[in-house]
Amino acid sequence: SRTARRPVLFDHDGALDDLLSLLLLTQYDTVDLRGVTVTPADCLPAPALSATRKILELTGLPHVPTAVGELAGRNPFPLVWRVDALRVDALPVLNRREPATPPVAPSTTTAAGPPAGALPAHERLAAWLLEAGEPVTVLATGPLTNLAWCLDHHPEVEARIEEVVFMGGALDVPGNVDQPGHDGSAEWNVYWDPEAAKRVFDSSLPITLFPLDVTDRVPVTTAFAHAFGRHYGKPLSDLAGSLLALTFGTLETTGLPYCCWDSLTTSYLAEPGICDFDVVHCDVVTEGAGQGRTVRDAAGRPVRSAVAVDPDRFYRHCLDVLTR
Ligand code: AGV
Ligand code: CA
Repeated sequence: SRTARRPVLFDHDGALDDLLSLLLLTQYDTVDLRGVTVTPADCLPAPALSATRKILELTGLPHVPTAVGELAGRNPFPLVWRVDALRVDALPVLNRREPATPPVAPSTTTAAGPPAGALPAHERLAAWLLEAGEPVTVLATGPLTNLAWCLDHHPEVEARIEEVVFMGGALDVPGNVDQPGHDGSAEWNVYWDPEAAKRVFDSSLPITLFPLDVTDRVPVTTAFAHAFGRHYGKPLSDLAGSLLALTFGTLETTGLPYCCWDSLTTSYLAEPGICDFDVVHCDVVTEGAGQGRTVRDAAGRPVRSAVAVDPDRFYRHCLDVLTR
């Protein structure tokens, strides 16, 4: 309903699951999407921004402002994952119309990056927060680099944020980082920029956390992906089914399944009852072989963490929202 809409700023990092999350967000009548920023973490930023714009246009939200980031974390994502946004940007369902501006621009401008004079994501995010008339929810499905920068450079943004909803961390389960010199205890969004996560955790912002403990329980299953085929011909279900199809091969190449990490996190803004929550005290490890690990620590800050999930309710929610 119109009265219940909560203002949301969405900071994502352009992976398949981030773009599925954007698609969900555009359909929530509980959400007033005020802006979208793209962190150049698990993506190539130019095609991720382009796909973001096309999804907003497809869903009738071309007025939602976007910005692409330029701050980089310490531990780069594998390039084989980062190229996914190139594939999404080329999907037929996102290219039904001629682009308003040519994809390869004349020599005076660059083909990719933002227009000259556009603010980078961290500065845009700060400006949106400072301009907001009411407290805003920040949904972060990538590393917390932009938000940490805002806290460092504009401490007054802290009072403008109602809640940070963050996909990241691993509390009582193994991490998903498989890199030389790392012990495997970290989740990638925290590992990419551990200092940024630490900065946000050290603030007094209310954090609602979706760690691997719950997202491990919502893998992209064959049944879930194929279910969108039954609605073939509708743009939103085609896009959702295509994004899910592109996740396949992850188990075979990494030994870990592709999960609905970000989309589960996003679903909280429409159906908070899909997960159960507990207050967990924790801290972020920033150095050494466990860097990026989120650890339980009685002296650490309290986080409202998802601890249980109803997977069937989540899958049904996505199908309901995206096949209408
Ligand atoms: O750690 C999960 C985060 C989520 O925000 N990302 C993917 C989601 O967008 C990193 C990631 C972990 N494993 C991956 C990832 C994989 N196999 N492919 C792509 N990204
Ligand atoms: Ca992500």
